[in-house]
Amino acid sequence: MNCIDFTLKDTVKFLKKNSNYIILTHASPDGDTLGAGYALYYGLKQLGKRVEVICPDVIPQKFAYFLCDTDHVSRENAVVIAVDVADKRLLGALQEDFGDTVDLNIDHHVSNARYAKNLYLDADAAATCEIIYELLSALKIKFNDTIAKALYTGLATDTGCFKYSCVTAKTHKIAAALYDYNIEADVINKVMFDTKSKDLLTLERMVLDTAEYHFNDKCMILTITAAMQEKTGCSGPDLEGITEISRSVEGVIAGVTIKQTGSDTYKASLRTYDPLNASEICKKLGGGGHKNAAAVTLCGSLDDVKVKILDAIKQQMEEKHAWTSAAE
Ligand SMILES: [Mn+2]
Repeated sequence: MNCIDFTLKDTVKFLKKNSNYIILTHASPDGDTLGAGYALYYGLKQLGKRVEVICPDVIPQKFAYFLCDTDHVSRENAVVIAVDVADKRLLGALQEDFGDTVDLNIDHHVSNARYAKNLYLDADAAATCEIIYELLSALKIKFNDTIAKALYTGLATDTGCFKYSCVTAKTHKIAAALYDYNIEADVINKVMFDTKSKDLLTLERMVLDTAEYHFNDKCMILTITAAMQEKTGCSGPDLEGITEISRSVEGVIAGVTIKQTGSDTYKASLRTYDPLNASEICKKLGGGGHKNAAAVTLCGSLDDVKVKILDAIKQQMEEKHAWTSAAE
């Protein structure tokens, strides 16, 4: 499909022009896709539109403070917007119904697959919520506590609480502007970053036992099997924090977390540091994401999957002269 690039101005015009909108988030919803979807919902409601937000999966309870019941919009005459959805496959259960009919995609992933009719992409934005903030400002929407909380949640969660390399002065300026409202950032950050269930702690212990190191200890692999998920009752978004563990391990520049998602399917989440590029590595295998954080779904046995991802990492380490040891 021929995907047309939208500017901020085009996007504002598009959002003013239509009356009925369906906003889609990605599967395994995170703070950014939900924050962006609901902030856009509240903004469009102020413009008098009919708007429905649809999430392919159950939304975790921890996001309840900015959610609400949305309109029911009939699919026939609705304009479909996907937020923070880089690839139609990430629509999960909604892909069949909406994968080829997204009218506007608002996103910040450099790997965006350009599947929508129109695309407003800002790959320099740390979060889709940054883009939504600018859109709502351009639309002269009146911000309130709920909109500010939704946007702050997206900014904080997509940046690891403002720690990642994607953070810019603009990210902080937007966060500062959101502090004009009663966002209770300390409460949001405690829930998003510093709270885990006892079951999750048990799962983390099991996962740490699977740690393997490769390429002179520059690459770390952690594995979350289906059995571990079953035993602890932890799944989906509960497991996001585990993909960050490798970041804290000295010397690791490629951290892989392999999560079993089916009998022979695995999702590999990759976190990289300079000079490696996670997005390029995952793209080679059919996935994508950001420079320092990307993911890919692979089929086969766990060993097959490990070999595939390790080969791709090794290749890039060699290209970028990141691995000089002859040990492996
Ligand atoms: Mn995002």
